[in-house]
Amino acid sequence: MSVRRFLSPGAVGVPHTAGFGALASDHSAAAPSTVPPAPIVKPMLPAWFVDHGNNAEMRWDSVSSRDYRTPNERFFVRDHTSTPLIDAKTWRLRAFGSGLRDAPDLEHAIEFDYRQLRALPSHEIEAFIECAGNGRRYFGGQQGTPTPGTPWGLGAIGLARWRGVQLSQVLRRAGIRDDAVDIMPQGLDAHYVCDGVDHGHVRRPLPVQKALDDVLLAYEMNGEPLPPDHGFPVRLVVPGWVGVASIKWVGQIEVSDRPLTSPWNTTWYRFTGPDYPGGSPLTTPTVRSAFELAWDARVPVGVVTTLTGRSWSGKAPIRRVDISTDGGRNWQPAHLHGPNRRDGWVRWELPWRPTTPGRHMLLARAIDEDGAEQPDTVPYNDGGYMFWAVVRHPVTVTS
Ligand SMILES: Nc1nc2c(c(=O)[nH]1)N[C@H]1C(S)=C(S)[C@@H](COP(=O)(O)O)O[C@H]1N2
Ligand SMILES: [Mo]
Repeated sequence: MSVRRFLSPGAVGVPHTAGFGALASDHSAAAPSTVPPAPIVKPMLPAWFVDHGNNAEMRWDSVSSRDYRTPNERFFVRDHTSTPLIDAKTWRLRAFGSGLRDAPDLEHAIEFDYRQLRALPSHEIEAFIECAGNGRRYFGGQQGTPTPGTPWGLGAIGLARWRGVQLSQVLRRAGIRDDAVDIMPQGLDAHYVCDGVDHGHVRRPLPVQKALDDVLLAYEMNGEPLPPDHGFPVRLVVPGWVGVASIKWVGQIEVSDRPLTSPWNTTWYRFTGPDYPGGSPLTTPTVRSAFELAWDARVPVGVVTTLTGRSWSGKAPIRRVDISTDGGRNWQPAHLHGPNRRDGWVRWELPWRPTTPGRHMLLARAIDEDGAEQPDTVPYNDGGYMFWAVVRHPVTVTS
C-alpha cells in the first residue's frame, strides 16, 4: 500500500467508543504506516477465534493438547485501535530522555534501525502474553456484576517462543545512566481515542529494574518474523507482566530519571472500585485454568472422555491442579505433563466417565508454587481485570 494512512471518510473527528479503530489526525509516527481496512490483518477463522471487533479471542476448544506453544495464526489479538502495516526499511527505534547520557530529546534520539537491531546478539525466550482483562465476562456471568470492556472468556492468552534483542542491550548502547528510574515504550499504532478524548499513542511505563532484567525487544515469534497483528517489525515482550506492558509496533522509548506515567497505568490497568481504595497499577498475571473444551460442549455418557486443559500463573510454576466434574462437591488431582515453568502454562488431563446424562459443571482449580490458589470468587473491580476465580464450565452429557 502506498498511502500513508488509510482513513475512511467520516472516520476523523467522530467520537469513538473503545470498541472501534480510533484514527486520529496525528502523523508523527517515525515510520510510514498504513491502516488496513479491517482492524485485524490475519484471517479470523470462526473455528479459531471469538470475534470481538478489534480484539480476537482464542477459542479454547480449538487448542490441541499436543502443541505447547500457540501457533501464530491462532494467537489472540488485542488492538486498542487497529493493526498498522509498518515498513521495516523505514522503521526506527528512537531512545531519548533524561535517563540517558547527555539527556537527548526526541529530536536528538539515539536511533536503531531494523538491520542494526537484528545484527545485535539475539536472545530467545518462551513466554505467554495474557490480557489483564482475560476472564472479564465471568464478573457478570458468575458473580452477577458485569463490567465494561471486551467480554473475554479465558482465551485472551497465548504462548510463543520469542526471539529478539534483550532490551538491556539496547538501553546500554543508548547510554542509560545509573539514575534512570523508568522507561516508557510507545507504539506506532494510531492514537487511542475513547469517549471523544484523545489519549495519544499506546504507551505504558516500566521500572528500569524490570526493563534491564528479562524484557525482550522481539522481532520473531515462533521462528517467523513477527506477524503484523503481533507487532511487526518489533514489539516488547515483558514476561510476568500483564499483556499491556508488551507494547507492539514500538517506535520510541523514553528513558527518564523521574517516574513516568500514562493513562495506561494511572487510569486503566489498575484495580479501582469499592474494594480497592487508592488502587494500584497491575503487574503480575494471576493463577488461572482453562479446559480445552467448548462452552456447553456435549460429552457422551458411559464413555471415557479425557478432559484436558492448562493452568498458568505470572509468578511461579503450577504446583497442582484439581478437577471437579460435579459442580465442586468432589475433586480429583489432574495429571500435569510437559513443561511447567514461570512465564509458561502447564498442560493437564484427567479421564472422566460420566454416568448420568444432563448438564454438568466442570471446575479446574490450580495452585502455583508460590502458594497462590484460585478462589471461588474474586472482589469486583471497575475495569473487570484479573478474574482469577475458578470458572464453572458447563457441559451436557448426552445419552
Ligand atoms: N502499540 C500497542 N501495543 C499493545 C497494544 C496496543 O493496542 N497497541 N495492546 C496491548 C494489550 S492490552 C495486550 S493484552 C497485548 C496483546 O498482544 P497480542 O495482540 O500480540 O496478543 O498487546 C499490548 N500491546
Ligand atoms: Mo490487554
